[in-house]
Amino acid sequence: MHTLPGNDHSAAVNVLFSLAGLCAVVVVFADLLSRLPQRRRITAFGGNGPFAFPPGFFWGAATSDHQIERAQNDDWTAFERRAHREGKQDRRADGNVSPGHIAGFGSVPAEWIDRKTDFDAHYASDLAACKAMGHNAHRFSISWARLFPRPGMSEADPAGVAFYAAIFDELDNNGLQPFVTLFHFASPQWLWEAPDAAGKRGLEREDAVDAFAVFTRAVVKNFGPRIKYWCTLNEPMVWAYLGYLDGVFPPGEKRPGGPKDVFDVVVQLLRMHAVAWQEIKSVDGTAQVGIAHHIRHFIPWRKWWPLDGLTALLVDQAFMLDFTDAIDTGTLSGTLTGRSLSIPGLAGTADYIGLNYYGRFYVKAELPGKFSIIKHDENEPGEEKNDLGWAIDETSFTPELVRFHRRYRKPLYILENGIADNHDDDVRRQGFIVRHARAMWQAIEEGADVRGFFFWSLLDNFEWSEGFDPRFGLLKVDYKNGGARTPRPSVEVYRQIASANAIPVSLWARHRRR
Ligand code: IFM
Repeated sequence: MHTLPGNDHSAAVNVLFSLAGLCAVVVVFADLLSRLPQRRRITAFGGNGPFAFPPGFFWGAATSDHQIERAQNDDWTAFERRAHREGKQDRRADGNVSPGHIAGFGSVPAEWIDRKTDFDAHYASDLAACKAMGHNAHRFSISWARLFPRPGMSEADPAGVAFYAAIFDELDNNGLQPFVTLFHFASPQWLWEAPDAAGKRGLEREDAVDAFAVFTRAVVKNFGPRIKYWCTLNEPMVWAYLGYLDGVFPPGEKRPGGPKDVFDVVVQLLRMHAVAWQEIKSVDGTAQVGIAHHIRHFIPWRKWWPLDGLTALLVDQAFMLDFTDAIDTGTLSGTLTGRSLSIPGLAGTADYIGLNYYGRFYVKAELPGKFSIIKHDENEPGEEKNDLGWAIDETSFTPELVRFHRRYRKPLYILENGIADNHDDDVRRQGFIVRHARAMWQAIEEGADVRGFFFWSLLDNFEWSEGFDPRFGLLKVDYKNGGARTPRPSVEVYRQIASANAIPVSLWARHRRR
C-alpha cells in the first residue's frame, strides 16, 4: 500500500485546514455582509385598488399634551421660558439646533409660547373636526404635571382631572376610541429641581418610578373605565438620546461616555413602563397596554463601504430593538454599552407594539468609532424630504412593519406617521398619506397584524426644540389670529380613506408614484 510520508501528509492536512478556515471566514463574512442593511430604492407600489383594510380598523390623529395645551409646571416649560428669556433660538449652519435653544421661537407672538395651540379653548371643536374627518379613534396624552403639579401629592389635582374629564366627554360625543399616552416627553418640574440622596435628578431619581406609579394610579382611578388602549411611554429612546447624548431636549446633557452613560436612564424608563403596566393590569386585565416606539429605516450612507452598513445595523439595534427586546425578555442588553440588566416585572409587558414612523436616515461611520446621521440624500432618485430635511420613504414602511410583526408576533398600531409640510396646498402631505396607507396595506397583505393608524398630527403644534415652524397638522393653526384652525386639503384625502376604511381607486390613481 502506498502511503504518504509523514511530513508530506501533515503538510497536506495543514493546507486543507487552512483552506477550510479561509472558506469559513469568507462564508461568515459573506453572511454578515448579506445581513447588513442595504439602500432600498424608492419604488412604486402597484395595483389599482381599492385597497381595503380589516373591519374594525382604527383611523385617527395623534397629539401630545405639552405640544398643544397651555403651559404646565413641567421641565419643558422651564426650558422654554429660559430659552425665550435668554434669546436662545438659533439654528446652526449644519441645520441642527444648538443645545439650550429652541429654533425660531420668535416666529409666534410671545404669549403663544405658553399657550401652544390653546387646545384648552378649542378642544371641543378640534375633536368634532376629528369626527367630521371620519376618524373613529384619537391618540392624546395626559399631562403628568397637570395632574401632579406639586411634590408630595397623593391624589391628582381636581382642576386637571376636570380638564381631562371634559376631553373624554368630547371623545365620547364624537365616537372616538381613546388611545391614551402617559409620558410624552414632559415630566413635573419638581422632579428636576431637587436631586435625590444619590445626586440624581428628574426621571433618574430613585423615587421617579414610584411617582410615575402614583400618576398612573390616578389616571386609572379617574379614567380607567373609559380607556381600553394605553401607551405608557412615547418614544423612550428618542427622549433618552436627545436629552442625554445630543443635548437638545431637557436636561440638555451630552454625556461623555456615550450610550453606556445613558444605560441607567433607559433602565428607569423600562421600570416606569413596568410599574404602569402593573397599575393598569391590576385593575383591568383586559386593557391593551404598549409603548410608542420611534422607528426609522437606517441605511448605509455609502453603499460600497461595509462599515457604514455595520454601523447602521448597530444603530438599528441600539435605537430601535434594545428597548422592545427588553420588554419581551425582561433583560436590557445595551448595544455598545457592555451592560446588561434583568428588570423585575418587565418580561412580557406588551399587549401590542406601537410604532411611530417618519422615513429613513443614513448612517455614516466616522473614525475612530463614531458615526453621523444624515437626514436625506439629494442625489437619491425619488427621495422627497419634509420641511425638517427628513427623507421620506414609504417603500421601507412595509418591511419595517413586517419585521416587527415577525419578531414579536403582536398586534401593531401605527401611533404616529406624518410630515412637516408648511404649504397651504400641502401636496406633499396628501401624497404622503395615500402612499403610506398603501404601504401599510401591503404589510397587512404580507401578514403583519396592523390594527390602527394615527396621523401625526391633528393640528400644527410645538415641535420641541424645533419650535413652532415645522407644521405637522391636518389643521393649520394661525398663531397670529387667535389660533384659528383651517383644514388643509389633506383633510379631505384622509377623510376619504378613514370613512371608506380603504384607499379608494380615484385617490390611488391621483397619488401613486409613476
Ligand atoms: O412631534 C413629535 C412627537 O412629539 C413625537 N414623535 C415625532 C413627532 C414629530 O417629530
